[in-house]
Amino acid sequence: MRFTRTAFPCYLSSHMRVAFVKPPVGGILGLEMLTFVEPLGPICVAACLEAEGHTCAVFDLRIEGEEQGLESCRKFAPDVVGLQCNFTTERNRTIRLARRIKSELPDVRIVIGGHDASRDPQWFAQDGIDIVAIGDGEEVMAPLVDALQRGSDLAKVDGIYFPKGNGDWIKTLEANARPNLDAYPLPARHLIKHYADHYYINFRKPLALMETARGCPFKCNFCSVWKFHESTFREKSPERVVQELQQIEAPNIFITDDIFWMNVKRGEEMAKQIKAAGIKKYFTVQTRTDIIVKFPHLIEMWKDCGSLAIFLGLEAVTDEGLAAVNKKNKASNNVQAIELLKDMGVGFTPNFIVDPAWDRDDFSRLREWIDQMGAYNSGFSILTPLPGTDLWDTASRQVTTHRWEMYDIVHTVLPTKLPIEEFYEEYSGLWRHALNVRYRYKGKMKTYIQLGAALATRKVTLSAVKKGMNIAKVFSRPETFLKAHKDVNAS
Ligand code: B12
Ligand code: SF4
Repeated sequence: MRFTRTAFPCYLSSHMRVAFVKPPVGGILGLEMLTFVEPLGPICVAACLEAEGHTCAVFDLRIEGEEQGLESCRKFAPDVVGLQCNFTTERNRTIRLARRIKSELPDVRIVIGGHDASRDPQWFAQDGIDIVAIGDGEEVMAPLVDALQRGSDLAKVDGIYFPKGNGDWIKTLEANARPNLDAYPLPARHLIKHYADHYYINFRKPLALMETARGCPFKCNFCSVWKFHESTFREKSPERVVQELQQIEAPNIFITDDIFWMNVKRGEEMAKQIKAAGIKKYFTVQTRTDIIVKFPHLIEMWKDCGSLAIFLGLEAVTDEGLAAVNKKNKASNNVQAIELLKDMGVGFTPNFIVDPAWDRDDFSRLREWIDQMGAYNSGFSILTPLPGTDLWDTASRQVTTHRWEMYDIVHTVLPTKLPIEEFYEEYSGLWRHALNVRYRYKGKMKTYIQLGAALATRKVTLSAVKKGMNIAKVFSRPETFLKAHKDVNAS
């Protein structure tokens, strides 16, 4: 492969220049433009490199565009370029960008990290990629950059996958998963300050992304979070969380923890300390319904920290459906949690998993449930075997395509029980149904008035509202999803 050099040209300078480049927008439906978030992973890693004296920069090509962003990157003259691949859907565009950077800056070492890259490093053993970083980037990147700078043996750096001299790729020992997250420096937010106004969630902007804990003790079969973190759950202290919040100017915060309030005592303490610090934000969190049912006081406490909206992975409306994905939860908790949130006046977005093996009755059961519960904000994911999940291990031989852009959870990559046209008719019908239930519960007029008011107070932008309204309509049509299958068949 390309490891002909033992050291860097800039080897004699005392520190390295590391650029983190976020690939431009891609994907079939441009879903990332619905919620458009900061590159939190890269700025966490950059903070550790800066602490070691290296110079870092972040180039978000989703904002700058590819030409402008790469021009800025070239001017920065990096020794190492780090790319993040969290989503399977991002694979091809990340590889394409890596190759372009490599051809324009042949002396640069290209390191790829992130969730998807860590779960399936072998796939990334490709032209254009020099090293895959596996796991927590904070642990891997500083020793790696140090080894690159010294020209020392990469086989001694933990947590990487790279080609040895003979071109065979090898995996080194696993990197440490540090239990104490407080030990890491604060995310290097100064590196993305100039982009801060661009990030948003649904209609709210600007938005900051923040992490208070990592991992999950559950083992859902479609999810790779617990695999990535090897079933560990690690958390930052409430003091550290307040410190990070004080660093953030944005009024809206999306908390990346997969199960917020997993530790109830810490959930309470965080709320107390945030309130005591006089911080008020619009928090969006993700959690489980069993936690809400058992500890509803947490919702009240967090409402006091500003405003609160909750993403809920309900997944299924029956116990059998929940057991099929190993959710370890009960359908009755899903009902109770929604009732509680409605009573408490907290916004929530339930998400359901649609199994390609569903028949018409399964779809109509879910529609009825949404109707009865008034769960008009619901979203619908199609059960997808993502690389690095248990489901991948059991179902990867049945997948109908390896066109990774289709692994966006709104296209089926497994054979459907219903003819595919009927499947998507039902699937898009769910989105249409949720929209109709919204109008029934809130009234079309009220929905428009609320949006108008949000526009007037500049809480949202017109383009975000248009995008949101448009996506609801687009998802209501089966052709939206069928198109990608037709394109695959045609090619
Ligand atoms: C925030 C988030 C979102 C947001 C923002 C998405 C976006 N556009 O970026 C929203 C809610 C919109 C979202 C949507 C989706 N998401 Co999401 N999301 C997450 C979540 C919860 C947190 C990511 C995060 O920022 N974590 C915090 C930072 C600190 O961690 P990190 O980025 O992983 O970075 C660390 C390491 O990975 C590494 N690292 C990262 N980058 C780099 C770079 C280098 C060079 C190095 C060395 C290291 C490194 O070091 C970092 C520090 O330790 C993860 C779950 C998770 N816990 O990771 C799922 C996750 C990434 N999402 C997932 C999925 C499937 C989706 C959807 C496709 C599903 C859906 N229909 O809703 C959509 C599509 C989004 C899209 N294409 O844009 C899957 C991805 C699995 C996969 N193989 O594709 C995950 C892992 C969740 C899961 N249950 O499996 N998501
Ligand atoms: S889906 Fe949620 S509860 Fe299940 S393993 Fe993933 S993060 Fe944990």
